[in-house]
Amino acid sequence: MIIAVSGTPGVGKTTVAKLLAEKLGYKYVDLKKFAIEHGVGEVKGDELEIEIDELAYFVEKEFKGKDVILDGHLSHLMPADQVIILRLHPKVIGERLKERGYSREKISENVEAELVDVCLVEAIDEHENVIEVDTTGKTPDQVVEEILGLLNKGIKKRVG
Ligand code: DAT
Repeated sequence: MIIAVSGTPGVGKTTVAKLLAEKLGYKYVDLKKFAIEHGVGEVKGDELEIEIDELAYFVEKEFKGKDVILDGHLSHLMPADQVIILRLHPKVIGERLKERGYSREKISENVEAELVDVCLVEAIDEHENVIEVDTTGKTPDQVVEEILGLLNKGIKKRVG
């Protein structure tokens, strides 16, 4: 199945998605890289503007029925069977993005997005299978264990 790992930049998507892919034996996909490789998206200044529908088309075409983990802050808008939204205290997001060298404007934009649950709201709007995991104060290993536990429960629930 296609599992999307999404959340505000800096939340820990790449770290968790790679670890999760390793544990599940799924293929790890960097969605931004995938978009560039398929010619979806236009570079505007220092931003990459992505055409969501076009990207969703390529994701479906390439990965439907396969076991993949999609890593990216737009992955919750893709045709996924399961969406995982990572959360983190906005203050920590701000600190991580500062370390990454983001501009003040970009940092406050993303801190605000985390504060008002942008990714979660969009994900719930699009999908039924959405899991929200708070990563605050947890190691990547702890986060992945929590996700695996929740995925198992979901699978059992559907079967039973
Ligand atoms: P994203 O892909 O959401 O932008 P990332 O995986 O690149 O985030 O992580 C951002 C930074 O935070 C990176 O330096 C690794 C670190 N990090 C990720 N998950 C963490 C965790 N659970 N605990 C501590 N640091 C973490």
